Amino acid sequence: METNQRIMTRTDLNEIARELRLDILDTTTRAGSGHLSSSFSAVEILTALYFNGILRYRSDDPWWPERDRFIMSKGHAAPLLYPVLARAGYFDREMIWKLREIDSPVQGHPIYRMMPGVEATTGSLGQGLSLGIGHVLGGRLNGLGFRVYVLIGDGECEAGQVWEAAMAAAHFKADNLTAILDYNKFQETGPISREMALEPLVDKWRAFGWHVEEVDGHDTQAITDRLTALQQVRGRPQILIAHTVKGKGVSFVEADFTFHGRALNPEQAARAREEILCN
Ligand SMILES: Cc1ncc(C[n+]2csc(CCOP(=O)(O)OP(=O)(O)O)c2C)c(N)n1
Ligand SMILES: [Mg+2]
Repeated sequence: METNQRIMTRTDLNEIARELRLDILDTTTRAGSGHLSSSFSAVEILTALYFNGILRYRSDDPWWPERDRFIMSKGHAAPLLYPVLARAGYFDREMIWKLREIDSPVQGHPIYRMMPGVEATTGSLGQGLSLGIGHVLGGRLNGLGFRVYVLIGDGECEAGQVWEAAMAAAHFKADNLTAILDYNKFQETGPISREMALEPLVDKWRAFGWHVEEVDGHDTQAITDRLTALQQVRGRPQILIAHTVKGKGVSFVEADFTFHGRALNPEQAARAREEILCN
């Protein structure tokens, strides 16, 4: 059976990213809440993973044992994950409009097994990397060669569990584990540098025994190239530090961190749509 891996042109990838931003905008505006800016931040990262040949998956067989795992540890970016999974073929696109409805499976944070393709219940920050290690060790016991990708936030790195997991992953020589850090320099209440400084971040991950690379987190092709290269690293986990812009694609959201977790009103949404279409 074929996997869903696809390799696209740069134009195709940019078009996918644009459509994902529109989906994020429209579903959060409709819901009247949701983490729009956090979702915009990681659009190109998920585009590279799902649509440019990085993740091996079969959306018609979501629990295929050998599939690569993707865990969105910054689970509040669910308004990005659902349109990605729909586009990847896991479920009907109509589902994305149920975002944040009472009793809907399309919750504001992803719930494991509630929607096909969702590999972990996340939203309580700090846990995804540990879950990823669990998958790595489970795969090892079962003799399966899948890779595990975990998307974490920079604010999330203020959680101590992230560093316990960092230590454990190196200890277990989890070389099929790749973390991607959405380094947009902001968390919920302000700049990372003010709330809980992370720098020197590359040195910290290296000191924990990880192979570290950096990339422009809005260049899908560059992300793809880096992730492909990381698949060759042996003996240690890897982290791709993706420099991103929170709210990427809509200037007035980029300029104002208080948009965290806030949907746009109809007038703002119309302006945002214009910008996304013109980019
Ligand atoms: C354990 C925990 N503490 C606090 C929160 C509330 N919270 C939700 S998102 C967020 C900020 C996360 O910042 P970051 O990881 O940088 O993600 P970004 O939105 O910038 O992508 C916080 C504090 C949470 N979800 N979980
Ligand atoms: Mg952040």
